Amino acid sequence: MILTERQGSVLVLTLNRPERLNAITGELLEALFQALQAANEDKEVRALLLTGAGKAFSAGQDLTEFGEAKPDYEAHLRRYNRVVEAISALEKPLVVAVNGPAAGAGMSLALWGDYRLAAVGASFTTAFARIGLVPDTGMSFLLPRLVGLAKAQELLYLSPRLSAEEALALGLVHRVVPAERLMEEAMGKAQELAQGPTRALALTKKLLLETYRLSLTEALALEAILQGEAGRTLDHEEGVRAFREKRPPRFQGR
Ligand code: LHQ
Repeated sequence: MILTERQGSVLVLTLNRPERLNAITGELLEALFQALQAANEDKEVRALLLTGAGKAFSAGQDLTEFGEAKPDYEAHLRRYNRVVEAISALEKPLVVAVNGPAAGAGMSLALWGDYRLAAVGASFTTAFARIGLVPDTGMSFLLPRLVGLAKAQELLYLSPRLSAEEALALGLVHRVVPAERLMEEAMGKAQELAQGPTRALALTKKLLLETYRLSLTEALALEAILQGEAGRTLDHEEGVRAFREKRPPRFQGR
């Protein structure tokens, strides 16, 4: 369900149900959760890259998973939420390479990347309202923050299918590249991030997510606490030393 492959200090995770457009099942969510947990604990891994096998990134929830049964979606969403919590707690950067359609919870997963690339020909649709559902997998949290409330309203109420270029213009992705160069470009960015000051990047991610629910006074206090922590890392020492010596820093992620 999830392929894992290490390339240096980058761990590549591939959603692997290509015959179903990588539609998401409970089993896939469990495998993704386990892979994320293991990656977070593995000191050798300093960045992750998430993509999809075959022609899609992910079509979201596998709408055939439950057959005729009427499932308890609230209970099922706990499996999704565990994955979102694991991604938001991931202390290393996550690059997402959107190789084809990303729909529903598949689009949500893509948006959780810290750096997002899409191939020319990839597409995005929230899809939820089209089947009478509300946004999930953190979409209601993330989408208005990424694109603003007005665009989020349009994307969630009407579920248009956005091209990679439209997604770029909206800020849903950071870069669009030709399909044949997607993995090379995504890996390049993941390697670059893997050589970064891992602790500082993790703490920056925490600030970016936390400050939304904080007052200015609280946000300033959190910045000070986390700057204190970043200031105690070896990577900060190295960064300042490299600056003084007029050379690129060699961060170790500590
Ligand atoms: C699929 C799917 C799919 C199964 C295409 N499942 N087979 C969370 C928890 C609880 C409840 C429910 O929801 C959630 C979160 C969610 O994610 S809800 C949203 C679920 N996803 C969707 O509604 C997306 C449905 N799919 C699409 O809109 C399109 O298929 C996309 C945009 C993904 C791709 O379009 P195309 O490239 O044109 O492919 P296609 O539509 O022709 O699909 C190809 C095949 O894949 C087709 O099967 P078939 O046997 O006819 O070849 C589809 O039925 C199947 N498929 N999505 N989610």
